[in-house]
Amino acid sequence: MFIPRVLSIAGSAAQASAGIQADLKTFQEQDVYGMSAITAIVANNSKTAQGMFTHSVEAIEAQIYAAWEHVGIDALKTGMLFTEEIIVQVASQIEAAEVEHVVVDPVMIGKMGSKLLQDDAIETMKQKLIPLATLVTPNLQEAAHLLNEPEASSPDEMREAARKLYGLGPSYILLKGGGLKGHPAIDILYDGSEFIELESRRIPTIHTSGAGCTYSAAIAAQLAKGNSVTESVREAKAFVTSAIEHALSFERGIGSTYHAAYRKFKK
Ligand code: PXL
Repeated sequence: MFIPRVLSIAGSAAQASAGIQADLKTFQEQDVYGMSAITAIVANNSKTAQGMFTHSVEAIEAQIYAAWEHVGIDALKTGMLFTEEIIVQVASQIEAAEVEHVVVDPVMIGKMGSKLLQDDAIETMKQKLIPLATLVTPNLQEAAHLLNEPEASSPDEMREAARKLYGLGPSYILLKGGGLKGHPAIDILYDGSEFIELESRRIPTIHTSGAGCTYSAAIAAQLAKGNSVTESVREAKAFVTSAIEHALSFERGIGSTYHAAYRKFKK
């Protein structure tokens, strides 16, 4: 038996709403074979002096080769990459492996405020990684950092930002408008010629940790199954919207998106 194989190259989020944990839960829900190459461990807490631990470039390189050699990769996503050196390593292996579907989630700042990409690594992400991407999935804040411009504050400004981001060299841009005040959750998909607007109602919850990770992981899974980029994004948006709608609260600040929600509650 064969199922599509998907690798996440991202950080471990110990509290398990986001990062590698969100990706693997999403891959399982999407019925693809999920694999992971862990770039760093994020485990912020009030008890230990340190809450972030970066893996060596060698450890990351080995994990990507292990997934590639022993299983094979139909699609991959990148999440938290943190440093310039990690981005350079990951980009060179993506190129060498000739992976067909590459989703780059340009993770920069976590929902709880953790810094997940160093400032001096943004330029390297633009030059080395984004041109290899099938699809890049910035939120409004990440788009503003990538373009060195203020955040888009309307659907028109989002289209303009998507057009500029497309100039960085990926095949598609998905600019996510979850943070757009006074509007529904509108995302703009752009392929260099046509804008597709995907809209869902805004769900009144603070428990959205992992939403971006889950969205990009679901897109990678859908692409691995052979769906088009547009179909993959539509299906993934339905998946993540359900995960937000049925989000989990552990009564300690921002709770988690619920990765099983689409399966359990879809009508
Ligand atoms: O949600 C972004 C994110 C991505 N990756 C890791 C994280 C977070 C948020 O906390 O910890 C590892």
